[in-house]
Order: sequence, then structure tokens, then C-alpha cells
Amino acid sequence: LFQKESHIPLPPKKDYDKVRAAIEDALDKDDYDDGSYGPVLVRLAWHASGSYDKASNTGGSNGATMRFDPERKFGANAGLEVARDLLEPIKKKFDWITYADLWTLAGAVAIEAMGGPTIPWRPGRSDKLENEGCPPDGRLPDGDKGAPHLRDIFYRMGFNDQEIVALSGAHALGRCHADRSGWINPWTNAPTTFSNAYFTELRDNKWTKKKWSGPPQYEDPTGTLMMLPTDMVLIWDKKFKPYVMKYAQDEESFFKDFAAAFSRLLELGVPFDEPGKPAPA
Ligand code: DDH
Repeated sequence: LFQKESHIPLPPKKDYDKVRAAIEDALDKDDYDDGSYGPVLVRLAWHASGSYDKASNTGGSNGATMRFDPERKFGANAGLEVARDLLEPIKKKFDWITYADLWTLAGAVAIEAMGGPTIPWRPGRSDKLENEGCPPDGRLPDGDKGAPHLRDIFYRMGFNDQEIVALSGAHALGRCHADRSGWINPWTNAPTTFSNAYFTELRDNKWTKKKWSGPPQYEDPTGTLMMLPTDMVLIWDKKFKPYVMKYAQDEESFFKDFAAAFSRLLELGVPFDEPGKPAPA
């Protein structure tokens, strides 16, 4: 039997390794921030995912609704157009990947490229249309607030105290930008390296309230590093603090717990074809 030549185009070969390589190629740029787009890509993956509400099973990375108003204009998402714009040529080149998969994959690839743990990631997210709705504003944490707020926000996604602390360790990366959040400076001295430095800084440095007219933040004696009020809460709260001490002392356990929690964050609310199938390691 001979098959006649088909004129139906073949489905695209979904080569995620090629997408990974393209993301890695786009990370480093000397004249941007500390020389890498990695941190802002991690923040995009987190903000796309952290809108999840377990009770109503709404929000989360599925849908990539941050492409649309009003979500792209939420105060918490200021500056993330930098990350979305960076990924746009990659989306054009690999047009078979969804934005929702691309944004989350970029966060995972960035963490790995900056020296972090392997983040289990699997595809399966779809993109919503503009009229299908964004999650409401106010689902992401506000850096001005205390422990009850942190718990409200992260328990709503389905995380516990240990996972709150582990996820917060992402602040080893990147910095605050006056024109995005109003806060300034990085949390660590190596903001393009994924490490447990956020926890060692919290534990070992001396943090005092910065005297300035900007939003409340803490600074170290050199005035070059910062902590948000929500970061300080992790050593002030007696249930959070033991995890800070553990991760400061044991980077391996931080890497392991971070990889598990971040991978789960990226999957919140995503209806995978095969429910319950564990993500690839
Ligand atoms: Fe964050 N974060 N984040 N964050 N975040 C900011 C930057 C970055 C809070 C507030 C801010 C997580 C948790 C919290 C990253 C990852 C993660 C900025 C500065 C603020 C403000 C934005 C700017 O001015 O550019 C608060 C509050 C919380 C909390 O209460 C827990 C989590 C869980 C993650 C994660 O990835 C798992 C990263 C990376 C950045 C650096 C971005 C950059 O451009 O650099």
C-alpha cells in the first residue's frame, strides 16, 4: 500500500530543548541591570502563577492572562513587560508553544542557568482569549505588610509556612527598581546567582529601617542591600524563622525544597492531560 502525499501540514515538532536554548541565549545582556534578564523572568513566572486561588480554582499560570488589561496594568506587575517583550521573539520563532508554557519554562530555565536546582517542568498550559477574563487584582503579596498577610496570600494558593520561606529565597536574585515598585536595591551581593544568600543575609547581616521618603524598607550597614518588611517578617515570626535558619545553614535542603515548591507554583490550576502524573524530574 502506498500513501498518497498528504497536503495536510504536519503538526509542529514540539522541541522544548530548542526553546530552552533560545531562552538561555537571551538571558545575558551587559547593559541590563546586573547583566542578566534571569531575575525578571523568574518574577514573570511567579506573578503569572501566584494569582491562583485554590478555593475557586481560578488564576494561575494557565491562560497567560497577564497579556491583557487589566492584569498587565496591576501595580504588582509593573516592569514585567520587560520580561514579556524579551520572550516575544522566542514565541514568534516557536509559534507552537503557548505563552503560558513559555513564561513558566523561562522562569525554570533562568533559575537553572543562574546556578539553581533543576526545576521539574512539563508543558500543558493553554492561552486564554482576551474576553475570557483575568484574575482580580490584589492576589499577589504586598511588601509593606506583616505575617498575617503573607499567610493569607500563600495559604490561598495552597502553600504552608515552610514553602512560603523556601519560595521567598528567590530574592537571592534580582533587585527592586524605583520606577517599578518604589523600593530600591538588591537583597544580596550576587543577584544573578541562585543561592541561599538571601537566608544568610537575613540571619547574619544587621538590618535597620532605612531613613528616606520612599516606601518602608530595611538596609544593611553599607546601605547597598535591602529587605522588604515582608522579608523581615521571616525572621521576626517564630514559625517562619526556623526555616530561615535551616536554609541559611543548609543550601542543599533549600535547593531541594525550592525546586519542589517552585515547580508546584508553576502548575497551580493547570489542567494537565494526565492528572496526577508526576512532573518529570
Ligand atoms: Fe519578589 N519582589 N516578592 N518574589 N521577586 C520583587 C522582585 C523579585 C515580593 C515583592 C517583590 C517572591 C515573593 C515576594 C522575585 C521572585 C519572587 C520586588 C521588586 C518586589 C517589591 C520589583 C521591582 O521593583 O522590580 C513580596 C512582597 C513577596 C512575598 O511577600 C513573599 C517569590 C515567592 C518569588 C519567586 O520567584 C518564587 C524576583 C526574582 C525578583 C527580582 C526581579 C528583578 O527584576 O530583578
